[in-house]
Amino acid sequence: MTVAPDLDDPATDPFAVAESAARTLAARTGVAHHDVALVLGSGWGGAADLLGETVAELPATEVPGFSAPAVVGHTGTLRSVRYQAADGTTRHALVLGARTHFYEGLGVRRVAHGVRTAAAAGASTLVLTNGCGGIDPSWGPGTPVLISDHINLTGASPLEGATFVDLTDLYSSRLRALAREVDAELAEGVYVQFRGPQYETPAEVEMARRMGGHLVGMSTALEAVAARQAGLEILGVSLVTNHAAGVTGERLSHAEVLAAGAAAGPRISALLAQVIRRI
Ligand code: 8IG
Repeated sequence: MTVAPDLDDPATDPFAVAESAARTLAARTGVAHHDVALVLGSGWGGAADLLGETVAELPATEVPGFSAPAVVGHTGTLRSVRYQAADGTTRHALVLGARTHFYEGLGVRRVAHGVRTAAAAGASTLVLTNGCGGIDPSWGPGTPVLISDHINLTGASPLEGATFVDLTDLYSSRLRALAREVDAELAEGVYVQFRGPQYETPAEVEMARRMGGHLVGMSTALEAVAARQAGLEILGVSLVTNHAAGVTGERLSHAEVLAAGAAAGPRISALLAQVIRRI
């Protein structure tokens, strides 16, 4: 029996663990090559079902390098979904339902592992979704927003050593244009990743706004950096589940965030499935 490499050991190459995870996925799903990978955040869970047929689903804990989810409402599985693209070809999506957030304190390797596994599994495109707070007061709960760029306020990076990665057009303008072909009304905004897990103070939201931010969240930016390093083309879509702190004066609650995600879920999932078929 081979022992899975330990992602937390600094001597371990994280890309070797991703290769190991991809081999496990290929063996367990019977799908040797995935075309696209999806990370489904709060509110986006239904997109995979609308996209196509689940070929196989396995608990993330059975795949090297993945850990159990920390948050209720986040599912910890990896799924292979077969779907028909708009051009008539059959394709396979790898659905990563096991995002590790930076605030869990498990280290940036865990945060980046899903993305690296997607690349090792053959994906050339990565769709990153999330639930987030909206700074623009006109974006109410339930508004989907294309991510045009990000500001990383975590103070962390998934890259190790002197790895100078270019982040120009990180959130592919080609894929954003494609999404707007499906829904011309889609807004775009700059996503600001905070460490969390607390939500921002109103002063921090005001800071994010003055910096040029439109959305505040606790994921995505670090994953996008890892994805660029891995050579993936990225589509980022946020669901505004709440006004960011201080925008309306209302308090934020995790229950309301989940409720807004559930209410908007079917609509945004259908939108996303349509976009993915055209990639
Ligand atoms: I859902 O208002 C969700 N995630 N940082 N701020 C941050 N993360 C979030 C928020 C929010 N809403």
